Amino acid sequence: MTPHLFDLNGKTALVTGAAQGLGLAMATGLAQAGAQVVLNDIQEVKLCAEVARIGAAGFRVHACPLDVSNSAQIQERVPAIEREVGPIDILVNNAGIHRRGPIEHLPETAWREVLDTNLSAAFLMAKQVVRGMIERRSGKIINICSVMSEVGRPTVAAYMASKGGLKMLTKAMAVEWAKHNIQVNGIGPGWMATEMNRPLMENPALDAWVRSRVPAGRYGDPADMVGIAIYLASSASNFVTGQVIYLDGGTLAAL
Ligand code: GCO
Repeated sequence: MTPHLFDLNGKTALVTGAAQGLGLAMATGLAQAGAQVVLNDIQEVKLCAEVARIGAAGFRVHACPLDVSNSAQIQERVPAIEREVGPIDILVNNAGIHRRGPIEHLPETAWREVLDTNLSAAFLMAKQVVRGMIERRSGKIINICSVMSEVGRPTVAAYMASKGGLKMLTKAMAVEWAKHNIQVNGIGPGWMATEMNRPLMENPALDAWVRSRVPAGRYGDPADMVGIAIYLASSASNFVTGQVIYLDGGTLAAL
């Protein structure tokens, strides 16, 4: 029987920032679609608890704790996990942080932390796994961008710059690696109901502004990420590369 277009059986995925929120939802969804999934996070205790929970449900999952902004840890631990579970076929660069504040008061450390985690980590992780993908002439890389790859609001400059850069890095990877049958795409979430956005959800004025700015009138749920993640991880998207697909309830379509 020909495999289903969205079937990930036989594939191994690595999802960064997978101990909670969007990363955990995507990792769980990829596992449910048949993939063996390696979950990464810097929060080791939380990561191992979630891996145990998903594993107990019968899915093939492994924990790979590491700081994705640390090249030495990547160069040591990613080859180690590949030796343990097999080559990474699908990489989801999801790890992301936020440091809000007016540009003129934003500490340099905060700026560098955001750029290191949200942008440089995607470069470092992709560079690590793409060698094997090139050898196998097959691979999927999914970078989690943001509506803030396109538009923004005051006090989120570091995040906007990191996500704008990630959009262009996605296109750069796509055009360089297409000849190796490696597809690189982005998902651009809008305002999602996650820990990152708790400060907005708990601020009545900001919460009302977000809900007025999103035509769907709601925050996205992490579960909303699963379908597009499976699509971009599967053979159904083999001729799609260099795209960023926005999952935003209509935000970017509206003034
Ligand atoms: C904010 C939000 C945004 C996020 C949003 C869209 O402070 O407005 O945290 O920066 O990027 O969830 O991705």
